[in-house]
Amino acid sequence: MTKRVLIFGQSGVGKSSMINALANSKLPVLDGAVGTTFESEEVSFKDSSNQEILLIDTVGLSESATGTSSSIDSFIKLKNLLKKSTCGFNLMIFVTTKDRITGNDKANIELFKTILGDDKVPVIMVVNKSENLEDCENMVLDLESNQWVTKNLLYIEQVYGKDCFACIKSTSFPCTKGDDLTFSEEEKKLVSEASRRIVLAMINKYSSKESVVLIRSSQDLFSKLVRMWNLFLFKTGETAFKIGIDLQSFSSVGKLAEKLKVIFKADINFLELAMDLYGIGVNNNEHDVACNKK
Ligand SMILES: Nc1nc2c(ncn2[C@@H]2O[C@H](COP(=O)(O)OP(=O)(O)O)[C@@H](O)[C@H]2O)c(=O)[nH]1
Ligand SMILES: [Mg+2]
Repeated sequence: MTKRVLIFGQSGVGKSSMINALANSKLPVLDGAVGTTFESEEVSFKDSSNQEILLIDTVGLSESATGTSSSIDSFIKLKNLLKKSTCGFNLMIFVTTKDRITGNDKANIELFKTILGDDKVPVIMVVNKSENLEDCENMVLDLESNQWVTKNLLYIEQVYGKDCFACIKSTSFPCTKGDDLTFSEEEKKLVSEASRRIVLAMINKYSSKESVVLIRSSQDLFSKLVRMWNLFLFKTGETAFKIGIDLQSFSSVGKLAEKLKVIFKADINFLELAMDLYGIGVNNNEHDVACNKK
């Protein structure tokens, strides 16, 4: 069985660089410009024990809220992400860097962990770009002994909460361009290879055996959509937050669709979206959404 691993975190933290190092792929790496149009990517590879691993790169809400995508775009992107979740995930990896551990990502983490993952998919954290510029000779040793995380664990736990992540490790995936490092190519290769081993070991150790399929019933689907929608409105700010609270009292997908039409003054067929999301059929009785697909 393929292990499905969802990777999330802000733009520019090194998600694509990490995926490229793990899977030997060639996803484009950002050159400083944040907020470029993002297409969700999937890359699969086999580890040394012939286990197939699928890495799913994602866009976070905070990115599209501050970047170039519109609110609707970011919702559509989330929709596409949820669509993939019909197969479930075995693990989620939150990628960040030392200077971004500020709590700004809390809504994002909540979205992935609680709403998409139903608190059932293990979540681990990777603190990338943790190379030690003063002492690059000992970099590999630093990473292998997880030095930075050990030193800063209390702070990390203060920011995200004690039990937020099943495991936290620091890594470094320097590239040949755009990483501002004075390391030699040889040093870059060594730290990148050590980081690859670290992340692979985390994936092996913390992935759930079975991929967790997140949608079990029509009610499940509906409450997930409403919760996602509320968080989305909250993240994008706007006066729509109030409308988001209203939505909690909706009892059917049809009524939600009506409300969304008013909000966007656009003809988004939410019911169709919901069906498309999970490959489900919707009965005439609008309270009943029948799941055809497990
Ligand atoms: N110094 C350093 N730079 C990195 C590291 N990982 C990625 N980068 C650089 O950070 C930039 C953004 O990386 P990218 O993989 O595109 O991030 P993404 O937006 O999260 O996918 C690129 O210029 C990378 O070369 C790292 O561990 N250390
Ligand atoms: Mg990327």
